[in-house]
Amino acid sequence: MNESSLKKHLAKFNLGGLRYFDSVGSTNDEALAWAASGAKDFSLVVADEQTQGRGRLDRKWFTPKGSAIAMSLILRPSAPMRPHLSRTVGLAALSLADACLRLCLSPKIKWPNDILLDGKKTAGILVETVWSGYEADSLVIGMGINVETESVPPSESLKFPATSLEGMLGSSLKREEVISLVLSAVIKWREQIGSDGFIKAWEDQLAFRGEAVQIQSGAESSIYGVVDGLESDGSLRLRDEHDKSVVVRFGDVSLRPAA
Ligand code: BT5
Repeated sequence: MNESSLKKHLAKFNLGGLRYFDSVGSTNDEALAWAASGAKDFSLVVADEQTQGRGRLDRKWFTPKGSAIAMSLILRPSAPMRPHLSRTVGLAALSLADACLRLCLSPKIKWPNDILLDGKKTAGILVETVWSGYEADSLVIGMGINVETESVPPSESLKFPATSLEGMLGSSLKREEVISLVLSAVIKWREQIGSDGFIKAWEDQLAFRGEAVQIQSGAESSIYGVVDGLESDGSLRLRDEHDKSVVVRFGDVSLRPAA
């Protein structure tokens, strides 16, 4: 991937702007700064390598040169989207899942922000907001996608197993084409973000649905339950051992299959 091949592949989109880096600290940091200085809606930052890629709570995200996708999309929320901003991580997850489906892979969404293939993490999402007072001025949707097998971090460094698109497909892919599939899906799902069908589609692709899981949140003790579905704001609903509904809100939570 290089800037000119990326531009060629993305020419069909009405991008607000495109910034490409051979190497950058974090595409989210670039996008946040660009958004704060007036980037237009649907502007995109892409890097071939990240040296300071971030996950949630400043955990590290591994993006080695020449093998992965690190991209951050800037959205300026329209009036119809504003009441549904808590669904933005779902917008990213459904779009990544759609791109996998188009490649004939079978993705699952590990709530809240991971895409799994065969139970292994293949992509991660980091949504951040630029505020203007109490209003969200713009959203930055960061997506890290493991494309080639070289993009997968060494297993001893991970708490959850990981894989890559090519590792699952057994054939090679052009990263520009994967980015194009993701952007097409964002355009489609963004229009539907306020609909019941959006939540239903998100719910239908949840990993561990009907299975027992534990949710860890920082130092707090784990919550156990069976994955039931999603609330209308995108929060996760579990059923506990008394068949009572337990709602887990967004935050720094990690979901694991129950031991
Ligand atoms: C995430 O965080 O999964 C969000 C990752 C978002 C990365 C994108 S890349 C473009 C944009 N720019 C950025 O700087 N970030 C975004 P979290 O759920 O906190 O998971 C982080 C954990 O995933 C790490 O602690 C590792 O254990 C694991 N990990 C790191 N790199 C990985 C990789 N390439 N594949 C699979 N797992 C990885």
